[in-house]
Amino acid sequence: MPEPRPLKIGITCYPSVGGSGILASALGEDLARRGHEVHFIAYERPFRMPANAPRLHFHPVVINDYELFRYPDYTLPLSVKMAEVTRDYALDVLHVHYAVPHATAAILARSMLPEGRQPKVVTTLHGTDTTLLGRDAGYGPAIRHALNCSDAVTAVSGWLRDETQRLLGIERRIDVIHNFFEPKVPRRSREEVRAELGLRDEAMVVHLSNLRPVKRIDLLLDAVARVRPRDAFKLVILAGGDFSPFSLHLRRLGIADRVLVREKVIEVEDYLQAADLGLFASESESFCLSILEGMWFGCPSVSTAVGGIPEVVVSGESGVLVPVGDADSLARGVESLLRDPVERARLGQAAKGRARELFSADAIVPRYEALYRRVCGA
Ligand code: GMT
Repeated sequence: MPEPRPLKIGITCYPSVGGSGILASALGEDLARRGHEVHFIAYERPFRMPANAPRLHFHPVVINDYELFRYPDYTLPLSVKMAEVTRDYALDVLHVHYAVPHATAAILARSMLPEGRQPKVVTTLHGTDTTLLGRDAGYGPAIRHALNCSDAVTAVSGWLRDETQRLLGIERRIDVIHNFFEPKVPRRSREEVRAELGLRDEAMVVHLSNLRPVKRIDLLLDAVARVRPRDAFKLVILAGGDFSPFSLHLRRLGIADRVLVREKVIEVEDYLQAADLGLFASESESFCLSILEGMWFGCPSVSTAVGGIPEVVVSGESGVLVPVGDADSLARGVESLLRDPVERARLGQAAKGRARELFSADAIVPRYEALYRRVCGA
């Protein structure tokens, strides 16, 4: 059988800090490495998109803020740019990450092009695009329409697929393709990172997220305040958002000396290889890419058992899961693993094995390639 021809794929995502943008960037990078031509279309260059990689291109969407508009519009200029790039580069597929407004823009872009030049539209759901916005009367019908009009829809966990079907009342096929992560080689040694953080003998507990309300940073800090002995660890927060709203809570809990915050970190690998334990208190999570990022470095997490997280972590085997909203259980989970480095190492090794087996680029990217070929009729 001859090798199938490489595909031309347009990818749209939120380019700033966030799991869906990270996943989309990693997917584009890996597809280009596999010989496909990849065109990112977004208002900004995705922050983890490598510069000067072969077959990887970026097309900015320019937004005009007309005086008449009370709110600037992104959907229309995005759809026009999607149509333009599809036409100029003969794209086979527009793959949008996060339905709002990307899926709607892609459907519109497709309809702007003549038959025979229309791309296939693949929509990947990441979480709040259906679990939150899907419930919103001002968005729900538009999301349902865009999903029904997509040539394929994927969800990053089985839980998210089921939630989407339930919330939006749609019956169409949704393929589950879990997230993946391919760690870069850290730039600094574990010792250098620990020295930068001023860590001595303490364990390093890490949390990384965009700090939005679903991440329950308040609960996370409550849990940290209950961990004993208090000087056995420090919590390092790699913040993809503004931490200042939590500073008062931190001080009130009397744990300001136990918590270090680093904002807008691109080289998360440096910190993850130095971490002993992850901590997550989310009240909703379709997958939690951050847990997976830690798993790759043998860093097990204590986390709430919510949404798609039990598909990523098997509690007691590759991490510890506790009931949602329970600061005490989170604290007890952290304490037990701080006290028992052997158990921590066992969970960490199992986590790393699970990440390699189930959530690597080699395990996941061919599934997207097969999906593209399926919708393209190849
Ligand atoms: O839906 C969101 O809240 C945003 C999104 C993001 O861009 O970070 O997060 C979602 O997508 C990630 C990547 O697939 C998942 O790891 C997160 O679990 C998911 N967040 C939620 O479901 C709250």
